[in-house]
This record gives sequence, structure tokens and C-alpha cells, in this order.
Amino acid sequence: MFQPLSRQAEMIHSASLVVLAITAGIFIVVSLLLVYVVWKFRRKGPEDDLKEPPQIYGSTHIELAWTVVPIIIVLVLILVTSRTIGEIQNRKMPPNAVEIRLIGHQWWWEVRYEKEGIVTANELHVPVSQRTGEGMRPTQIFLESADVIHSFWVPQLAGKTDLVPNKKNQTWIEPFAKGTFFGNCAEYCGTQHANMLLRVVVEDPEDYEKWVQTMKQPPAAPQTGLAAQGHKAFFENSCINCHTVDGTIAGGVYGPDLSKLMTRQTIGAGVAPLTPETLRAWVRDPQTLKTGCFMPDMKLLDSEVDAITAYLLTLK
Ligand code: HEC
Ligand SMILES: [Cu+2]
Repeated sequence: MFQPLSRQAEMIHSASLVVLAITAGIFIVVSLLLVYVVWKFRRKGPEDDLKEPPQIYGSTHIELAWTVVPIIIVLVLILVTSRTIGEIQNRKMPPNAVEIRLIGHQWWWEVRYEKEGIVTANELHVPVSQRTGEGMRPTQIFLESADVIHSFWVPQLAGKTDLVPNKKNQTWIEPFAKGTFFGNCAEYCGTQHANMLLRVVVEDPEDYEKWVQTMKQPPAAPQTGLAAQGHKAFFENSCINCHTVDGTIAGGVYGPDLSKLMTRQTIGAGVAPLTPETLRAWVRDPQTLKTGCFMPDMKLLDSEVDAITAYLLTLK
């Protein structure tokens, strides 16, 4: 959060510098007073043990000072932060804003571009925005939860906003730099909370449009070889109760949409990079990679694991 690369993160950054300056000032004053008092009233000899320090009761001056000064400080802090919160919440989105529905699940993120008809997981793609003019293109993110409270936080792009069951929250990002930015669920949500990573890939508008076009195409069903056997095995096992593959009868929504699985950088919400090896290990038994996650060990035969992995590798 100390290297903000998005409008909202910059606003939060400057507010936090003001708060930091005020609190650092308080820290220095209090520390200096403390050191001074400890030194000034140190024990100088045995005669000090019998002396009682002066007792002060009911001094209006002192009591006012230590009540009013902190109230003023807290008031300033409230004003600084609520102003930033207000500016962030009241930001009007332009009509060309990208819209994403982000749904928190134990322990992965469902990503839906409703207008474009794209569903993916654990990875957002958004266009880079310019600070002013035509090239300004923020992304609005609608936050929901399928189970418990999660929290969206991508420190370089946006502050935290909770995803609360039965409530629709929202936030927005407007990144000024290209690259991949990392976030994580920021509200403890169960066993695998720490493996609920989110990636935001910020790219040139043309690359973003290309990604959108790719994502819209349903994957082609493999016709020959191991992948074709895997295709069959995938539909014979209960994978399809939990997973969707566009253009097929697989329409489960309990787990991540697998239509474009191979476009993602990681598997299991960042638990491992997505490679043929980790994919095979996942299909073999997801519980070894991500203990406690809600995909059961499907107890497949080795031959089925190989075939299904070959099929999944074609989903791009
Ligand atoms: C009971 C529902 C259920 C069944 C049945 C199921 N899965 Fe899953 N699957 C999930 C859930 C939930 C996740 C997300 C786990 C996580 O990241 O915490 C998942 C994740 C995955 C992933 C990783 C996706 C990603 O982007 O990270 C793959 C690949 C996958 N499942 C393949 C399969 C295959 C192949 C089968 C059948 C052999 C199968 N699943 C059966 C629920 C299920
Ligand atoms: Cu969490």
C-alpha cells in the first residue's frame, strides 16, 4: 500500500500519510516527555525514598488539557479518513467502466463479467486506465459472498471491502500501471483462508479486448487421443455436478468454472502455479495440495487421472 498504482490506492495512501504524520508527532512528543520525566525525577539518594511527590487533585487546567487535546486530535483523524472514504464511495463510474461481479467462496473467488458473459476464477483482467481524458477506464467491482464473510484487498489497487452474505457491496479500481497485482482474502473465512489469493492482471486496452474475445469462445471438445478419453471420463464422473464447461452439459456452479481453466496462472486460488504437474496432482487428490478445500478426493484410477488431466489441458 506504500506503492499505490491506482487512483483509489493513491487516495488511501495520501490519507494514511497524514494519519501517520499526526500519530508519529504524538509518539515523538509522548516519548520525549516520558524520557524527560524518568530522568528528571530519578532517585538521587536514600533521602528520596521518604519524600512523597506532590499530590494534585481536581486541577481543571490539567484535566481540560488531557481531555480536549485528544478530542481535537481524534476529530481531525475522523475528518481526514471520512473525507477519503466518502470520496471513494461517491465516485461516479463512467458508462464505459468495466463491470465485474466478484463472489467470495470458501476458498476461491468467482469472477463474472455479466455483460460479456464471461465466468472465470481467482483472476481479474482489467484495462489500464489513463488519469484523464478518453483513456480513463475504471473497473467497478460488485462484491458478494456465497457463504461466509470474505474481504477484497489488493493493496496496490484498492482498500479493503468486505464480501458479506446477502448484501451487495461494491468498490472500484482504476490502475495506472500494467502488470499483475496480488490480493488476498483479508477476513478470516476458515481453514484455507490463507490460500484464497486473487490476481489482477492489468493490460493494454487492446490486450484486454483480446482476452475478452478469447474468453467468450467455448472450448472445443477434443476428438482424439488421451484428451478425448478424458473428456468422456470427465462427464462420467461427478465433476460436472460442481463444475461448468461452456458448450457442454457440465453446468455445476459449486466449484470454479473450468471452461477456460488453462488461461489462469494458478490453481486452487494461488495454492500452486498452474502446470500439467500440479493439475495432475490436483485431479489425483486436491486434499494434498489444499487440505480441507471443498473438492473431495475423487478416488480416480491412475489411467482416469491421466486422461482427465489431458482433457483439462485443452480447456483454453
Ligand atoms: C463436490 C464438488 C466438486 C466435485 C465433485 C469436483 N470438484 Fe473440482 N473443485 C471443487 C471446488 C469447491 C474447487 C475449488 C477449490 C478451492 O480452490 O478451494 C474445485 C477446483 C477444481 C479445479 C481447480 C480450478 C482452479 O481454477 O483453481 C480443477 C481443475 C477441478 N476442480 C477439477 C475437477 C475434476 C476433474 C473433477 C472430477 C474428477 C472435480 N473437479 C470434481 C468442487 C468439486
Ligand atoms: Cu478469507
